[in-house]
Amino acid sequence: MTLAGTHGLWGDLHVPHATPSQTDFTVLGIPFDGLASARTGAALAPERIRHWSRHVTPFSEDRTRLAGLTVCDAGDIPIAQPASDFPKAAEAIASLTNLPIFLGGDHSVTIPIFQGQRKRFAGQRLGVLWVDAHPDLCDHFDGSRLSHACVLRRGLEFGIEQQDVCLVGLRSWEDQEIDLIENGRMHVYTAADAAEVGMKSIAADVRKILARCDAVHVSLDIDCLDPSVAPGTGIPEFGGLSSRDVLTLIHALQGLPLAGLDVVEVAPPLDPSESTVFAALKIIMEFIAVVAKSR
Ligand SMILES: [Mn+2]
Repeated sequence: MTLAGTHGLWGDLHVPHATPSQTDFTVLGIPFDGLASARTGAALAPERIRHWSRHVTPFSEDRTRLAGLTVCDAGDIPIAQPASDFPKAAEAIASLTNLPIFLGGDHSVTIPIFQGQRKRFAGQRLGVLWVDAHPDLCDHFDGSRLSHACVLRRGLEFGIEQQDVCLVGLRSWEDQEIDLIENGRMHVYTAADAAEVGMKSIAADVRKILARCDAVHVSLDIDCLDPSVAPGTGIPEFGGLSSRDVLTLIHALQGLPLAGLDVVEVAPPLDPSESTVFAALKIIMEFIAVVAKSR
């Protein structure tokens, strides 16, 4: 089997030797899975997603032409000691001048992403679309406040306002999360809601809520998807979103002030078919198209 791609990186959008300030998007991998609570493997995702990004074409599914858009794949941010390396990563992220696309890693890598994005858009209203099976709102987990189960809680502490957060796809809870979910001001849409009322209606709500913000970051945990389509993740949760649900949600973001995307918890060793890697790649390319159409 030939593994060489039919295109350059990112469906030919990557511009070799460009710097982030010269391109529309910066791709950054964060190959770290040291704070996953169950199964690891997500550290290998950036390499696999990049590898297959040479295979995708520069078109979205509605035939939006992506040629002309530019990507700087700036490589990986290494994390060895999260306590000291997360703040350094946050500083680097805060200084980005174009739209970043991050490849996790377990979901803990979104902690420095939230911190960096909050700083980048200081004084502005930063909205978050959180697409995940889990709210990751624990204060601490497995003895750590940086666990992948604590990410959104840390984001709120960085100054993301609850009313500017939409959570979609939820279906699993820790006791320490219930109060914020039931009595907080975040907008919660479970996977069961999506099955019941349909993603089109949820996506329209989400769009309306996030349209009040100055910048919108999307954090997508691949376990939002049903394990039947994306089994390669640390904690597969039965009863998830369909692939079409996720695309409907992404497409509904058109026109919003999109400011970044992270796709996390893709664990290639747990899915020999690599369908989970391809799911992540599709989501990223459709997001790029939505940004293109929003301009
Ligand atoms: Mn998560």
